[in-house]
Amino acid sequence: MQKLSEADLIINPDGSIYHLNLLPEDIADTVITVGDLDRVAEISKHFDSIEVKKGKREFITHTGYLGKKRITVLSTGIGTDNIDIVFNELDALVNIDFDTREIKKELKSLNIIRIGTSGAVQEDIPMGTILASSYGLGFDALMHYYIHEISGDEHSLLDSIKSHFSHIKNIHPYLTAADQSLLRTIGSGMEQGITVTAPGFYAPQGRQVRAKNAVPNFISLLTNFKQSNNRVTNLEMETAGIYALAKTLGHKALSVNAILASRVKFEFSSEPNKIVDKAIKMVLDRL
Ligand code: R1P
Repeated sequence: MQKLSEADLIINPDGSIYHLNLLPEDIADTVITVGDLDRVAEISKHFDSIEVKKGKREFITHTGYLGKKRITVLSTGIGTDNIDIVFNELDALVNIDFDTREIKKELKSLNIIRIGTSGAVQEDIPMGTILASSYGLGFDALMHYYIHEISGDEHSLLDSIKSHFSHIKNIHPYLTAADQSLLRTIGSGMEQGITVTAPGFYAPQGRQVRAKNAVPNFISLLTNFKQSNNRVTNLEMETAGIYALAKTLGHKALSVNAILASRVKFEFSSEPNKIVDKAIKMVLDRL
């Protein structure tokens, strides 16, 4: 088998992976990802014990036990450019032999759950809702750099989406479904729908502050899309990259969104931490 070069896979002198600063034994098979560094401790404070606390840049990791279950919680920072780093490095930690630099013969599939914040684009989804993304729809460019195979169902939904958004210049969306087993278990009873992943927070999510917005009515375009039971429910900045890269690398992923804002009612929650806490407790109870 071909060895991965030192430029393709960078391993630090202490044997840890380049950005995450983790050794293969530092991560559990169940990984919770969060955007915000401070949310790592908000989750690991529920653990019965913590055995690993490491970090570098925005990538903070705690690994420990909740009862008998070993769980890693890891911050990704904001955006799918960071998801590229986190998912490739998580995969390398479990599927590449760091001594030989070869891909292992038996590949491991991680269970990866995002607990993030998000804004709703439907009137009937109030702030405080905990929503599981049935699909991640990427308006960013990450997956144009990977070969990303999708199913017939994903293709037909993506075709409808492309025609609905065709007048927005230079957008080439990509779409991936959630892992169905995680959606059925962890996402059970939660609001579900298509999550749009934006390559920015302001104009790319339809916000108008001072810079002029080139896509007027962006939010109503999202609100109005419909294909059978599928509709766009919310906007954030990581889910589509997580779903697509997880599937490409053979991992299972689910994105759970704490809805802090209603983009159609122009509201932002006065108690965002309470909503995030609710999402954390729901996920930890179901693991
Ligand atoms: C923007 O404020 C950030 O919040 C959301 C978005 O996806 C983006 O990362 O998620 P997190 O709260 O997990 O960071």
